[in-house]
Amino acid sequence: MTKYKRTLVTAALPYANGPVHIGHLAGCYLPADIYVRYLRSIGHDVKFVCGSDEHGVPITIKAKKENSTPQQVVDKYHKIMGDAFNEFGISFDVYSRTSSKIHHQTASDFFSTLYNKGSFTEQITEQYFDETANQFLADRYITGTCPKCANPNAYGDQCEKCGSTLNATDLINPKSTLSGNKPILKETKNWFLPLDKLQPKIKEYIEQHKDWKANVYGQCRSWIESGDGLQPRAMTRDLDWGVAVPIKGADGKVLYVWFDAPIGYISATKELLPNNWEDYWKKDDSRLIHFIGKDNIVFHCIIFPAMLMEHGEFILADNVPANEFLNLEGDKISTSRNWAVWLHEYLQEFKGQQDVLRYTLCANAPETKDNDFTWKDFQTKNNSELVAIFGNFINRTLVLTHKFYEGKVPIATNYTKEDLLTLEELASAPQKISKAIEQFKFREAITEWMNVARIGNKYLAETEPWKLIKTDEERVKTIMNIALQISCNLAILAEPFLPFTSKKLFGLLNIQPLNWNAALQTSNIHSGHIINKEELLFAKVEDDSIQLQLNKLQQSKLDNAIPATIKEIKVETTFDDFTKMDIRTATIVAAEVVPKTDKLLKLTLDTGIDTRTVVSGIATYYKPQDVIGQKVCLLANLAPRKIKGIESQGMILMAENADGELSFISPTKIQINNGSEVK
Ligand code: B3M
Ligand code: ZN
Repeated sequence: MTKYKRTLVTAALPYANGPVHIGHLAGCYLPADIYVRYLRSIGHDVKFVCGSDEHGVPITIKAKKENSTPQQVVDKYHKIMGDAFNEFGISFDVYSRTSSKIHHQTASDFFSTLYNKGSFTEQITEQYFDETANQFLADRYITGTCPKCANPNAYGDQCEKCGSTLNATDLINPKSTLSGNKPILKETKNWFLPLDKLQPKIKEYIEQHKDWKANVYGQCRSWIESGDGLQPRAMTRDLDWGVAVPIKGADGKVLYVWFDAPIGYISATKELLPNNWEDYWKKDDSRLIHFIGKDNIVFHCIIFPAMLMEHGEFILADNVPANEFLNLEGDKISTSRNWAVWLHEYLQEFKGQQDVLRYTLCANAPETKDNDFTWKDFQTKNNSELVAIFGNFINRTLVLTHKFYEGKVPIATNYTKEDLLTLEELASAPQKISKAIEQFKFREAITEWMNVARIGNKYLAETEPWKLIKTDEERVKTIMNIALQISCNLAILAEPFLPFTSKKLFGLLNIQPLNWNAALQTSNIHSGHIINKEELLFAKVEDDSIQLQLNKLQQSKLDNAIPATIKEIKVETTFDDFTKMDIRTATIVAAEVVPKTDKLLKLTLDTGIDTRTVVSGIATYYKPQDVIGQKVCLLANLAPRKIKGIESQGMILMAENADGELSFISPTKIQINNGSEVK
């Protein structure tokens, strides 16, 4: 850290095509926020930039789905995401967007610079084209089987399963996501970044960063080392939504979304600091850190650095602390299956409880491997840790201070060995937490923070001031003073993780928020100072509210379940019961739609014994004229029922498929006369 004067922290620009869920938070935004809050607290010059990624096929696909325009889609989700981040305490210095003028200008200029330097190769290649939709199929407009890992749902530019970047023409069995058709190949001109030629420089860059997280460094290495190494990559697309390609002869083409999106970090910094944004991007004593999810590694570690190298004026990322994925209740989070915990819904349903989710997501962050979020664990983390350890310690301390001293901080006099040991442990906590945060080990960091509350609880349990007050008032003063110092340092050290709680606790202690270095001291609260009345920092999460969330997920499962094609066999019946049913063959001799209905047919049947009327709900599948002459099986002794005023005398047996379509069951040999028994 000392080498650097300032740090720019970026968090991946989320696509403005849907709201934020816990997977996004755990993967990128929460760790980034903790890191930035920590740097602010130690007094480091840091800026935190983000914004909505508003271009690319994800947006146009969503517009089609919602029957609106791409602009309407991005306007809607930009607001929803920005508001939710803000309410959750993600403390961006700027939350920008890539449809802004400043971004279009910045991205366009960046492309022109590379173009003028001759960085691109211009190539006419055959690209997939959907004849029905009359459109080229780039990126997510096309899916197929990944040639590297055989994932059948790889996109035209990337396989999310194995993380490889792909060209659409690499896909096996390509299919248009617009029409479902097999696309044809058609020639078009695009501008390519020759990553193959840049490979040695990129390799050198990666090799300088063996300090990166193992999952990040490992992925980068494997691309570079793999078979044919890096391949040239088109930086333009035949699409109509995005930043226009700023050169002649490129009408109807836009920049590839992964070319323009990372430039969004630069535009956002410009928006924040119109006069000195360059300090953060162009000075060697500035440090650039990208927080992302693992599916974005290749773009941030290879393609964007390659663009920056070609440009020449910018610094490259010093670190890219990517997280793995967070699953939900054992299943992959999925927007389309609504298998997610949506941030805006959480904020509605757990009002004022941002820090419970922040705590759970951080304590369980998928830092080195995919991890699972469960509501049960959320409840346990709240009830057994936030309430039972931290909350309990603070509450006991505040309650006793009021009980013994009417809220006035007592003076500490003679420290025992035990006191000194506790104070020593307390003073060593900030360094432990700092070290973990600086290494992007946020789980470890938050555990160390909770350990401070554990130290406090242990200290109170061992000294038992509530008993001692009867025999040694002097000693209790020192004990309570120490407990208050622990509380204060907990408030300081909580800030990066649990900013709402930290603020509240400073409020209860009735002091202004202190910064990180103050926690190296163990005498931040002075004797004689009056603290406020206690208030609970965390309430128990009851079973009901967890059940409600589980029910919601269950509903998503039901809504998205593939209908079972075969139903289970019903409970056993007896032969006697079966023989009670008189099933006969019959022929439909007349049919008409029951007036004012669209599902019912009134049928006249020749049963061989009589002619009777049956009302049957088959009109969706059969027209009256089509059923005349149809041989059927009839449950003939069913008690007559009035249906729409018509007496129905029996029921025709039908077979039903998984889609609810009905088919007659009928004897196949013509010598079976009407009135024959079916047994
Ligand atoms: N929008 C991908 C994503 O949301 C992409 C990140 C851009 S970062 C420059 O996963
Ligand atoms: Zn793959």
